[in-house]
Amino acid sequence: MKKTWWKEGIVYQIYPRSYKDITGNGIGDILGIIEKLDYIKSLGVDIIWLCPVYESPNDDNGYDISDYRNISDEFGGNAAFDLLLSEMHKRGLKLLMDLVLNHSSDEHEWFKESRKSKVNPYRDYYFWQEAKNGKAPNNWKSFFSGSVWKKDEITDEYFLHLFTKKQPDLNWENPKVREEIHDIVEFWCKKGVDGFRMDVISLISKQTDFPDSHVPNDYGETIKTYYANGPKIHQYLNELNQKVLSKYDIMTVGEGPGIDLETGLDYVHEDRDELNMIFHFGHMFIDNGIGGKYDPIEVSLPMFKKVFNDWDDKIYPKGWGSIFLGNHDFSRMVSRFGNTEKYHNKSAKLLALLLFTMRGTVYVYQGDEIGMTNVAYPDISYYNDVETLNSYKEALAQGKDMDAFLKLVHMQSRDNARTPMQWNSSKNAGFSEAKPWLEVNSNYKSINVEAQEKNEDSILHFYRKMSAFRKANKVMVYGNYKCLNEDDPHLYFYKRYDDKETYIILLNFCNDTQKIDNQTFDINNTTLCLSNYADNSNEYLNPWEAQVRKYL
Ligand code: ISL
Repeated sequence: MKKTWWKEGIVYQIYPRSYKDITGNGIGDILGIIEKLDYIKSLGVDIIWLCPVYESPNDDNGYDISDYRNISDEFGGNAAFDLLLSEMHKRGLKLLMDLVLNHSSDEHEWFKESRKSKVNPYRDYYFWQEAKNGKAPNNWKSFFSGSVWKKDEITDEYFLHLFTKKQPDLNWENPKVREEIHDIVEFWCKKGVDGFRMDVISLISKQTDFPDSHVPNDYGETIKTYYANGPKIHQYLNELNQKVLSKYDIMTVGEGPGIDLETGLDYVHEDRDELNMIFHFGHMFIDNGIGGKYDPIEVSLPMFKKVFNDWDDKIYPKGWGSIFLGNHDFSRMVSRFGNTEKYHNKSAKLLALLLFTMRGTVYVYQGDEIGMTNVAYPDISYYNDVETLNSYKEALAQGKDMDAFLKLVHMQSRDNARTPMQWNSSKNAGFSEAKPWLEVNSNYKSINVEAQEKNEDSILHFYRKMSAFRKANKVMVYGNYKCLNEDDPHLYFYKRYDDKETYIILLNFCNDTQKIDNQTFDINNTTLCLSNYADNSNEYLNPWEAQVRKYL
């Protein structure tokens, strides 16, 4: 397997709006990130993935871009960005830009032109359709509630938007659109960025006959069958790779709902020249029922292990993957997969140990390094995320029990991950002097960077330990992976190994002490390398205990 920097690098994801506000308007900014670069570097991070900072009307907080070449003034504009890039490079940090190429904002010049008339030269930059039997062209549902079609009064036709009405889908069928996109990507490569995270790249090729979904109530299935992995997806990615990406020493990670075990490797196969790696959502959508995230189902540990086992099996050794347990679209990883009530510190560390000992490039989401948790605002007026608000409106219109729905919002809202970064215990958690755009989590007095810096036993220090361990032991990056107890409901054991060495990772995902009982390895023949407990035994694991052991 070829060795490269982007396989070994540790990525830190920043949601700029919530990171650090220097200018005092309640919104995080680029100068704030620059102020924190030494902190980020101290985590053992090599690469920063910056969520979108381009000009945008912010209907979806930057995932609706109105100008792909300019940085929003809200974040500090182009000058601040140039400074960030040079300050990062000075410190040996690489920058991964977030590119949203499936759709633009409806306030982008292209769309403003496109909607003007049916013969406008930009008309075919987007998907326009006539009404069908007086109604929307098909029954597809937007990711963010309602139809994917919006009628535009000017020409009396519908345009496609898989996300909000202000995020019209770009028509990649049109060679001019693809050329524009190649130019944009080249523009950022020339500026010196080190790679791209490509938003919903799995959706760029459409089934242009727009067939009705025959499983409209099964959202996951609808995405897979109708929206994702369209007929020309690999042609488009290959073209982008050949024309631009391959000319630069950059990394690419494609994001993609609907990428499944059957389709995943095609995006990242090392002989196919498309992307370096993808994010799949096997474990992130694991609790989604047929109706999606607001229709959650019970999740068991074997289900969780199966996702990691199946993906590792499918992707390697011919492709490369990513490992993450949270991002700006999901609730906090320690709230989802750990226990924030009784074992906050231990379970956050266990999850960190999992992240840093898996195969794939590691992605840490801001705040997870201090175990930031979900938030439970008292009512819907506190929420900002368009997906949350639309789902709430839809539930209200359907006459659902709204107290119960608010509880689901507490569990599932994307705002859980977007509350301001908790730097210290002063006003607004040290995030901003002004009222933050989204209320800080009330637990900031106990969970914050400053307090954890002072405490050797903190989650923060443990992240540093784990990133150093991964860096010092390349078998954690390149070694094989094998699960040792697929069916155990409480314990997750796996090994990472190559010709020379073997490590065993032991994780206890429950609130009780568990006996170590596994025939597939001899624990007495191992030595303990790392753990989140000080009192370890060869016979049992404490609640939420995690260990890395090495075969003698
Ligand atoms: O957020 C989700 C579940 O709550 C996902 O379905 C998400 O919408 C999907 O993974 C695509 O996400 C990406 O594109 C969206 C944007 O809102 C997300 O923030 C982004 O990560 C549209 O650009």
